[in-house]
Amino acid sequence: MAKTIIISNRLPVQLQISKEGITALPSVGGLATGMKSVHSGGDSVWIGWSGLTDEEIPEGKEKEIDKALAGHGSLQVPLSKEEVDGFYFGFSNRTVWPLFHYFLEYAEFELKNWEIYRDVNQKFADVVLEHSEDGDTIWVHDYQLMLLPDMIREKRPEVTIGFFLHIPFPSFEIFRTLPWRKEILMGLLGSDLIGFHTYDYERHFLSSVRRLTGIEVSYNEIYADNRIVRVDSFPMGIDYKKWHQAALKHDSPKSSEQSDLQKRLDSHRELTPEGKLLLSIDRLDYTKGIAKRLHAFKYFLDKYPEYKEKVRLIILAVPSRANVPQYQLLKSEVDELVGRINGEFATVSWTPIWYFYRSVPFENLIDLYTSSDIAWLTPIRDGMNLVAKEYIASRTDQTGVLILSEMAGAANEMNEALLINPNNFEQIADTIYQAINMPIEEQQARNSLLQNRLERYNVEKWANDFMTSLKSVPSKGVANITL
Ligand code: GDG
Repeated sequence: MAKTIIISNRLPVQLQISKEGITALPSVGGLATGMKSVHSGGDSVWIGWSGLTDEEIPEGKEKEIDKALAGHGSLQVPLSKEEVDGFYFGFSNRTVWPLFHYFLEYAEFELKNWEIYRDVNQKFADVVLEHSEDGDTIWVHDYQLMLLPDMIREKRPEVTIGFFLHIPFPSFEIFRTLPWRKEILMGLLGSDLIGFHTYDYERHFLSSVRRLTGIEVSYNEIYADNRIVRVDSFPMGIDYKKWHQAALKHDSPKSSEQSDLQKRLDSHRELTPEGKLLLSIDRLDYTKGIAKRLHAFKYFLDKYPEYKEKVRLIILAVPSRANVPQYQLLKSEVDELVGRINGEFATVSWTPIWYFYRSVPFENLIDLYTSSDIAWLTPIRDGMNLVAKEYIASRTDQTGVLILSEMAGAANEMNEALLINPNNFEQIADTIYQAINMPIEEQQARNSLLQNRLERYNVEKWANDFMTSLKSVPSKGVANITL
């Protein structure tokens, strides 16, 4: 029977090794949730890396791990430390990630890392080939696996392959700087359908195909070999119900024990009833504009000193890729900026910035979303940005203001938010002022429109739309189609 195969760098499960044995717990990320409708029952399998390198797996435990993963419909691609270093930390996160986010100066072009990236993609392909057959539908995710579609297609032409890129696709002028640009494009063109978050990324990709490969492109279709490759945008949504219902439960008077964080947030409100809480949540990544945001916050406090002792910025920065040098530098920069701004502005009763460098449990995210008057997200580039959507979904009384960078993919669908250019401090300071003073009715009018849209275009719809589109691509026999 034909089946569906989902492939991503990481499997949607966390392995835990203890004396009692090995357990696999499902992870709760957005992708795993969105794929529930696709990855269910016995006719689908998810292929990816388990998160443990070969060196970290205790000897003789391989079979036990395979069994634990199989219980979640997952199949692993084993990787050594050297492979993870070259493929994931190397080419994926020191070449593709900065380049595709327009940080050209951070992109490293190391031949060795490219070779490992190619070999690891081949390793993924080998596992897929071993477990697939003609007629299967395959959905490959993200920038770590861009060579995979063609590697699969080459050996198994009679499968349907979809690819979705979760990060931006850059303009031709940026993409052309990559020494292996053509290989990446040809790898992706093994797909029947290539999906992006926004129309702009789609347009950039088509332009690169046209200019670098000479392959015919017509509107959103590419005529590669004897096949049509369709390109389209599918803006990813969130599990709206999950966020909204958790927030409703949180706000209900019957709500059980409050967390320590919630107590702190409430005490801030009691001490400064007219005060405002600004919130930002991101992985500590240079694309998210955290350092610029801190500079802009100082600019705001200088320009509108009447808000000293009234406004507090909460920064939740989640540790990420900490062994890549640019991330270590950013960490020092953010630490220093927070210290400098708090040092300059703090009073005995007020610290302007609360800074948390850690990941927090889901319940605390709900505390933060429901208690903050303003969510302030300033990515310099961001494929989509799900935090913006989660904040709006959690505002059960429809109050709250979202200030969002226009450089986030999410800005395309969230016009009712206050959109800013993350480099324009003057505009940002005025926008914070506007957000603080926005009448409740206006907040609710904006958020009501946003919520309706987020509820309709949720993550399940995103996954279903992609699959429906994938199954409808007339992939084979272009020669018979009148062009
Ligand atoms: C990539 C693209 C694109 C955050 N802190 C904690 C925590 N989170 C969760 C949030 C949210 C997710 O992490 C972050 O998603 P984003 O979309 O904001 O950003 P990336 O991680 O960069 O994701 C991005 C996305 O892929 C999907 O295609 O939107 O543009 O860069 O869901 O809630 N979760 C928990 N604790 C935390 O401290 N539990």
